Amino acid sequence: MSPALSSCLILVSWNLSPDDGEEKEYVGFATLPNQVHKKSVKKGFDFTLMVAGESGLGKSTLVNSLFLTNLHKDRKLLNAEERISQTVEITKLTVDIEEKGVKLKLTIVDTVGFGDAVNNTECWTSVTDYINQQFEQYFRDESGLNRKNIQDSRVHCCLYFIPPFGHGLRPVDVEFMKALQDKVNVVPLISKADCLTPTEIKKLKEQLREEIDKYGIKIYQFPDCDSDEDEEFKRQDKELKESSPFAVIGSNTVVEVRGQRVRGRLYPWGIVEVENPTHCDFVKLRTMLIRSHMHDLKDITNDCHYENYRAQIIQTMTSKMNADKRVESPILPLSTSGVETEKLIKMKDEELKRMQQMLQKMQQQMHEQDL
Ligand SMILES: Nc1nc2c(ncn2[C@@H]2O[C@H](COP(=O)(O)OP(=O)(O)OP(=O)(O)O)[C@@H](O)[C@H]2O)c(=O)[nH]1
Ligand SMILES: [Mg+2]
Repeated sequence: MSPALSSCLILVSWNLSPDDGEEKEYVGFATLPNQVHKKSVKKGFDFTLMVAGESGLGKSTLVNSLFLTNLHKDRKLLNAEERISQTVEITKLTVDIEEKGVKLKLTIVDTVGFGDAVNNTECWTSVTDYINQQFEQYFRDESGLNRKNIQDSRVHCCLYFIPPFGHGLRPVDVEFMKALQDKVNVVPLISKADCLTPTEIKKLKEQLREEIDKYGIKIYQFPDCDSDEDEEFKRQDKELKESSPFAVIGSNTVVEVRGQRVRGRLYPWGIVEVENPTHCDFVKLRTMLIRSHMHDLKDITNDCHYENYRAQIIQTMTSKMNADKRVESPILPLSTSGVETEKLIKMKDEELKRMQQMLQKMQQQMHEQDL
C-alpha cells in the first residue's frame, strides 16, 4: 500500500522561551557556505533527512531537538488494537530556516509506527518505496524542460534508530538497513542513550560495529580527512569517526542547569542534558549532519545512490526498447543550421516525450506487479 503523505510548511521560531526573547538557539548551519561555493548562499540549501526505526525509540523527539521544531505535537496516539493493523505511515515536513543570512530548506521525512504490527516482514517497503519515488521524480524532472529549477526531494540521509536495550542488532535491524543501504546514506544511532551507563554504551558500540561488519551492512562512511587540514580539525574528525554509531538522547523540554536553560530530561535523580558531550553524542551528530558532512551526504546521494538508480532505469528502458524492436534514437550531428536544427530539436523533443511515456508505462506496470 502506498504511504500516506502529508506535508506542511512551518517557520521555526529561534526563541527557546518566547517570553524573555533573550535566549536564542542556533541550529548551526550558517557555516554551510564553507562547505560549498558562495554562489549557493543566495539560492539556499536543500536537505532531506529521514528517520526510521521501531516505534517509540524517540525519532520525532530527536528531530525536534536537532532542528528546534515541534513535530507531531497534535498527534493522536492510537490504541493497541489500532496499532496492530496500522501500516507504516510516512510524514513529510518542510521547514524553511534562515540563520545569519544563510537559507536552508530542510525536509524531514518521519516514518511512524514500524514495529507495532505483529508481522513486521518487509516493514521497510514503504520506506524504500518512498526513496525510489523521489528518485523517480528527479529522473523525470531531469529529462524535462525545466531542468535548471528542479526541486530536489531525494533523501540525503537516513538516521536508523537501534534500541538501547537488547543485545546488539536484531534481525529486523539487519534486514531494514540492508534494504536501505544502496538507496540512501544510512547513519545508525543508538537511541535513548540515557538508559545506558558509559561502559554499556562503549560495549554496545563495539558490538554494533562488529555486527555491521559481519553482516556486510553498508552504512555511511565518513570521508577521509585531507592531510593538509589543521591538527584540531583532524582530531575532531578522528573523534567523530570513533564515536560511531552515535548514542543519542532527545528531549522536547527545556530545563534549567547552572542558571542556563538547556534541552534536557528531568529525572528524580538528576538531569540529562541533550547537548552535554559527556552525556551523549547529540552534538557530534548535529555537527556531522549540519556543519561538516551535509555536502558530502548530498554528493554521495547524487553521485552514487541516484546514479545507480538512473543506470538501472536506463538499462531497463534500453532492453525494453530493444525488445519492442524500436528504432534507436537518431544522434544529433555536431553542427547543423537553420531549418535543419529546428527539425532536429523537434525530433529530440518527440523522442524525450516518447521516453517519458515509456517510463510512465513501466512505472505503472511495476506498481501493478506490486499490488
Ligand atoms: N529515556 C528517553 N526517552 C525518550 C528519548 N527520546 C524520546 N523519548 C521518549 O520516548 C517516547 C517516544 O518518543 P517519540 O519521539 O514519539 O518516538 P518515535 O520514535 O517518534 O515513535 P513513533 O512516532 O511511534 O515511531 C516519548 O515519551 C519520549 O519522551 C530519550 O532520548 N530518552
Ligand atoms: Mg514519531
